[in-house]
Amino acid sequence: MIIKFFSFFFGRINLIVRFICFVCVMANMLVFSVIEDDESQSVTSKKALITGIAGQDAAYLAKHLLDLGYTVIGTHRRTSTDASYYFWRLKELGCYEHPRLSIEVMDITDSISCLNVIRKHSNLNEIYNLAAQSFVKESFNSPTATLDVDGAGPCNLLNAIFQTNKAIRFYQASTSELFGAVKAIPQTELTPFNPRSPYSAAKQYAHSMTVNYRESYGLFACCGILFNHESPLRGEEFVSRKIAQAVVKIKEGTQECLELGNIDAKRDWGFAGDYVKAMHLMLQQDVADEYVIATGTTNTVRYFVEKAFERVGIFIDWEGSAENERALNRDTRAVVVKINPKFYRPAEVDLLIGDSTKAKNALGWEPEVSVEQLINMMVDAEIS
Ligand code: NAP
Ligand code: F7E
Repeated sequence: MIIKFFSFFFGRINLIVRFICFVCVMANMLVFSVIEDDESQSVTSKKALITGIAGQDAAYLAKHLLDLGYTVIGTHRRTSTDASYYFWRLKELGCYEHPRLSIEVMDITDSISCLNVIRKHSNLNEIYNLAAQSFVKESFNSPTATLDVDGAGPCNLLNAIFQTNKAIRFYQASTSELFGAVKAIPQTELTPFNPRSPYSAAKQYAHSMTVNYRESYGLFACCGILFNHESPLRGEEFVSRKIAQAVVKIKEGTQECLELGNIDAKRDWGFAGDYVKAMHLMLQQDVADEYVIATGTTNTVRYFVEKAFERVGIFIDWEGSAENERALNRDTRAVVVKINPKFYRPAEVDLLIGDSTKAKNALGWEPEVSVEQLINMMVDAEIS
């Protein structure tokens, strides 16, 4: 009996081993095909459109998406500026001539332009609306033009998605400026908005319309409430870049003095390269939502100035007050910073500090660059 069992068992062991191997190979193939499918769906085969492609954030986002394998369509309003200069940021990041990046004209204030371009690319997966008149001070001079671009523009895009392909996911560039004269410290997704400029009033309309298209028509439409984010690619009119450029020129002896407005305003400054990753993550979730994106630290413009000068080896002493305040080079006693009221705004946002706990928990997003690292990066980039 025992001999019979062993001879039966060993006679078939070869078959059993073969069967187990076959099952393992099949399981392996199945697992890998699922992973491949998932990757090609979530990364490599995706197509995104980014508005405002000549801007700071668009350049970093385009680079990020191209690195992930996306095909990217960048759109811009018509310009008479030479393309070789106009797209300097994309060039700086090495993506201007990327084979998966194409560039088209689309003015977001023109609903026909939006509809035509989005219809042409109706197989898009994602649209990131980064186009804007983004300079808060200018919005006081041109409030209705700002409203056209920052308020009606996003609405044109949402409508074009609704008309062509409701499956396209939409990102709207909302802003910490919505919190304005802040009603809570720090600011979260639940903090009430209290805009203090035509820029933020227009952005509030766009924010509400984005939520509205989601709730009314089921669009996957998200708003990122991003706090100030800067980089060496920042426009020269913004205070961070203005300071970085000036301290280097003062050090090199090609500029005497830096003129600023309200140096006691407090901002939560982060690095644009970190923030665009959050935009992408928002559109990869199961449910569309709003997220605050911030570092959680706040500093004055005054602090930014001091640290920027320190980076080039200049230490400064402040003296005087209000419009008569100035900063002197501690060694030479030369005046290196002056207040010029022309840089004041009709209404100021005094303090911003964001709490991005929701983004950390839901998106796994956290900033990687501190404000001090950011200042050093921006100053170093100005040194020729
Ligand atoms: P940016 O550098 O000023 O870029 C904005 C781009 O929008 C510019 O290239 C501009 O074109 C384009 N644009 C203006 N009007 C347009 C129109 N009618 N049609 C098409 N494009 C138009 O701004 P950013 O710093 O990258 O910011 C990106 C977005 O995030 C903006 O919506 C901004 O309001 C928002 N945001 C920025 C921050 C921040 O700290 N950076 C924080 C919160 C929210 P031109 O180059 O021709 O002027
Ligand atoms: O000003 C003060 C100024 O122009 C920062 C945009 O990206 O972030 C940005 O808006 C602070 C303000 O950025 C000067 O009064 C003093 O308090 O660099 P800014 P912003 O207004 O905070 C938000 C989140 C956005 O959404 C906007 O699109 O600095 N300040 N002296 C000065 N500002 C400037 N520009 N120039 C000065 O000489």
